[in-house]
Amino acid sequence: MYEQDKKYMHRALQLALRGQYTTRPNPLVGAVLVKNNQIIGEGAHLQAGEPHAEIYALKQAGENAKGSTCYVTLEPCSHWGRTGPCVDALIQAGVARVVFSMRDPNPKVHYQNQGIERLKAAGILVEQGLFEAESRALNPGFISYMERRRPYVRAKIAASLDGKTALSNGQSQWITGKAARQDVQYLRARSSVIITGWGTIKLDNPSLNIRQKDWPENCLLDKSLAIKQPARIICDSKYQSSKDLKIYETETQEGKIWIAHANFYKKSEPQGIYLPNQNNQVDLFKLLDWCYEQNFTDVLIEAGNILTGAWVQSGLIDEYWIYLAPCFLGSGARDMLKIPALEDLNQAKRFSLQSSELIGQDLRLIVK
Ligand code: AOF
Ligand code: ZN
Repeated sequence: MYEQDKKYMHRALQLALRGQYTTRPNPLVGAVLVKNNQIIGEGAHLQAGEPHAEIYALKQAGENAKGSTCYVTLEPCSHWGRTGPCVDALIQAGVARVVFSMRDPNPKVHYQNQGIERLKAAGILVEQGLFEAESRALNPGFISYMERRRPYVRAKIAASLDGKTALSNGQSQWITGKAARQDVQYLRARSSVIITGWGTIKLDNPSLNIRQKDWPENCLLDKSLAIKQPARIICDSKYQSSKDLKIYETETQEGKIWIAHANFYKKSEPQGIYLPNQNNQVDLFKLLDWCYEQNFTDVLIEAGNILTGAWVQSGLIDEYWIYLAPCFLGSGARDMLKIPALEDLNQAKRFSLQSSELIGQDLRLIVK
């Protein structure tokens, strides 16, 4: 039995990925309904405000759901949010057993175990914890948002083998290859917001958006869904940026552009976020709080060495995505990070390597 449970939960995890570029701020969830060792319904949560994974699976199974087992990657919800409680739908459909991987960190759902208790009271067998780590790994942003009340923060850095991110004249297009840059598109598409600096905007004039039409056919994406564009924040302490930048051509309602600044005289600019620290620079801690208030679950930092260095110093980065291109840029080229020199090797913060993968000709390291 256990082997079968694993097989179906594995399938549910696969289905959950279908929502990875569209469900924000909701979690990725997959569900499978099984009866007589056959899948009779499948579902994934694809978009906030749309039905949950279990509901799609129940719909597909219809009357046949009676007496089935539901495998779902997240504890079924018991609250009224944008949609009704999945717990009630499962009870009503006559499901006999519910196997879920991770508890829902949303306090509205796990409060007093009400969902699980309601299922049990209806005579449903409830089991939890299968592939819990895998399910949690799908949702670091959602979990961080709910458990730590702050978004999950990733920093992306593209550099040469000698750790340089641009020539001394600022030229950086392109150090990494096409495949790595496409990979960054996927990373952006998983992010609620991209934070960059005025320096990068001035120098590279980037769009920092998702260009879905350039995505390869075989990417995991469900082509019928429009990818959610991330918002963009330009950290620009003096508020120097103007509207004639390429990034503004990509502004949409959800892909909004904000200027985080410390310029008192621009305090009332509608797109400004005035968050000064003692040095008259943007206070990164407050900026992250602001992101939380906006319901941003996943923050991506794509900035130059000064701003990225400041984030590193703040200790707020949860995960680094470092792309290394097989070339040297030489002395005098720009260092990956501007952070103070250490006096002793013992002071170096050691990270743990999560993965290393070849993306085209570049090496992608994920460290935590
Ligand atoms: C489930 N199955 O597939 C998902 C769940 O605003 P709503 O109504 O969509 O509710 C969002 C909350 O529901 C979300 O914060 C999380 O706690 C839970 N998500 N629950 O049973 C699903 N996506
Ligand atoms: Zn639900």
